Amino acid sequence: MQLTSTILLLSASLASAHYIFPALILNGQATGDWQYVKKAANINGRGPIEDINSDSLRCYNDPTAPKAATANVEAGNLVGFTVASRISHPGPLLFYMARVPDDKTAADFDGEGTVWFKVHEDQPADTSNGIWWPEDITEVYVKIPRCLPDGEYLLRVEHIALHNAYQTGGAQFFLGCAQLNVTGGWVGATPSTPPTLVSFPGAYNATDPGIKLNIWAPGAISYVNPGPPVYHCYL
Ligand SMILES: *[C@@H]1O[C@H](CO)[C@@H](O)[C@H](O)[C@H]1NC(C)=O
Ligand SMILES: *[C@@H]1O[C@H](CO)[C@@H](O)[C@H](O)[C@H]1NC(C)=O
Ligand SMILES: [Cu+2]
Repeated sequence: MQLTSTILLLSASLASAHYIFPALILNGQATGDWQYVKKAANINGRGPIEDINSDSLRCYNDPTAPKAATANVEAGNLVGFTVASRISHPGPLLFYMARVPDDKTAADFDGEGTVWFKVHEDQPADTSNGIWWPEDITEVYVKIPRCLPDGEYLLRVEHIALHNAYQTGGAQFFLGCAQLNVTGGWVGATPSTPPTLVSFPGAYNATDPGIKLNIWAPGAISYVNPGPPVYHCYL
């Protein structure tokens, strides 16, 4: 009896410690949960992905859920995601985008293929004793690059929890995808070097230095985010 209630308490606290990204934030206002974000596969337990080869690393969405709508967003604007309930583990925050193939809509597209480019990654605060990222975050933001050609995109938010990353397979991936229709972007020839495109799974390896590391080791640690370089427009 006592054991059962301990296990129940433990699993409740694990679930509440985990997080999802239910709503897009447009013009500073949260939109509806799953209005523009593909409905997460993990809304109940909010558990992470730990298998670096899982197709869930694309959008971690429930393909049987009703389709989300696609939000009109101006290139160069700041958009965000709400976090339910909060980012409660140490680790980096990254954003990727994927152009939706011409024969698909953002609602149909699951992010398969070598289509993803990185638009933002944060950096830890280096300390003299281990590394530290801000926690207890309830909203996360990214600027849509000004030079993107107009059209439909997926915007993928990803937080990698590194508290157990000292063992292979210990990093925990929390992520989701919003559906965007970018307007007011670049028209005409490509303005700058095209972005480096990657696939999910594929962009990361289990032993990448940003995925397998001991963040609790004493002493200063440098941190290298996983994945390709961030795409900059130079506009
Ligand atoms: C995207 O925006 C363009 C320009 O406003 C519009 O013509 C098009 O219908 C929009 N597409 C979607 C899916 O909303
Ligand atoms: C991951 O490992 C495979 C096989 O060792 C290699 O081909 C691939 O380039 C690596 N990917 C990255 C992103 O390092
Ligand atoms: Cu956790």
